[in-house]
Amino acid sequence: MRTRTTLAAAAALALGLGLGAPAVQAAPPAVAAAPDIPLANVKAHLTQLQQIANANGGNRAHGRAGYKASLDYVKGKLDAAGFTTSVQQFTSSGATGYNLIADWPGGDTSQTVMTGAHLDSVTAGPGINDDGSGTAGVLEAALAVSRAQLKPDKHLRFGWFGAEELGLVGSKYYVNSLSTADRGKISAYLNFDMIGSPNPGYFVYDDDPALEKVFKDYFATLSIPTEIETEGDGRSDHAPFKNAGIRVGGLFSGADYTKTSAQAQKWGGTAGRAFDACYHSSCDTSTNINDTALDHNSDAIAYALWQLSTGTTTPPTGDVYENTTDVTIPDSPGAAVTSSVSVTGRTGNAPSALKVGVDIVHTYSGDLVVDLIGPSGKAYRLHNSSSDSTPNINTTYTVNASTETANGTWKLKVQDKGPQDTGYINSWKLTF
Ligand code: DTR
Ligand code: CA
Ligand code: ZN
Ligand code: ZN
Repeated sequence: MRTRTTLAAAAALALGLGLGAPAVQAAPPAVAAAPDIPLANVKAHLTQLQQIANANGGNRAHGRAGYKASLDYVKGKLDAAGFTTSVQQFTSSGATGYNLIADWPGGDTSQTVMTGAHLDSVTAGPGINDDGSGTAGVLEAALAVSRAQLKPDKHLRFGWFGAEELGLVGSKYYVNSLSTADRGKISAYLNFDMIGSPNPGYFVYDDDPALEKVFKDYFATLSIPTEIETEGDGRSDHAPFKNAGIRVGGLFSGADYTKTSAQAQKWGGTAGRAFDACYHSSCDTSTNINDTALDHNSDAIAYALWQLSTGTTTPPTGDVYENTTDVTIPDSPGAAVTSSVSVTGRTGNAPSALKVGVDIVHTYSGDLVVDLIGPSGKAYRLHNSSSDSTPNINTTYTVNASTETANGTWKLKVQDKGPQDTGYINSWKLTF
């Protein structure tokens, strides 16, 4: 679109190119360093799970002896380490299923950080990567909390769910069993389903920007690039938590999708081959694991626990929910971009006068179409494209969002409809 040479445009362009002074960020609270999770310990759990499958018909599937034996193994380790454990029963496909829940005593239970994996395999095999890897990584991170005698600000809970392979049955049962108030006390759920794939990728769930950032920051310390997990939302036990308005995050090393050449370039492994060629097969045994991926992902679980168990996650003063991450807006005819905020811990619906503060740096505001997307997916138009040549959009809109649940993921969606002129989302916020 028209490029103006005014001072304001030049300043906006400079900012748009990130030449402006970076936002001053408050220093994060000092956090004790998470311990290294010994790979040998994680592998020892996998050996036990393999032996359990060997002794019980070759699998650890829902309704089979191998599943309950797996639960008894994990529970025994946790009981010995000082966790308060409970076993939740449910019925699925005519068989009794079990969830194992373990609480680490202490911490503010109104701000519970929960970490989980699914304990069941498919009937075809022992499920050592799917999801013995997540089971063992979460177990060893929990045992590291005990070894450290961690005194977290927030309460730590761990879960191993049954019948995930039948359709997230155990985790749905768990979330549904919680009162609305108890759901509101879970400030984050971290899910680990397949974290040791033999031809691994490093995928991070992008459902919640803050939780995504925790994991991306960790892998940045290892100089390992990550990608967002895109195999399809809702394909593991984080889905029932997200559907209940709980912030979710997690890691994934890949399943039956094929690794591309570009991915092999940055992660190693074999292009043109599945991340896990034994997915849901009898060959998903203890040899079906990449030790490096299992080690890094297990260490990432501990890093996230130590990071998230400190400080508070109650909504900022004035019930403001903000995302200050810059998001570049591709020039027309580029696709729309979005920036998300996750609202949790509230009750009921959003207000009829929800305040939406928008700060977009752009050289030609008339290029832009801006929408608020509520948790239901409904779009609320905030700004239409026009011939308005004024740069930037920095204003607060009032939206009647009373048909939306307050909790959930809210998005700001921006699209540039006019060629030339560029910019970025600088920040945006909701005030309830
Ligand atoms: N559904 C999981 C495997 C799986 C496939 N895509 C994703 C994405 C994120 C986590 C897990 C998965 C299973 O078979 O258990
Ligand atoms: Ca390690
Ligand atoms: Zn599976
Ligand atoms: Zn799985």
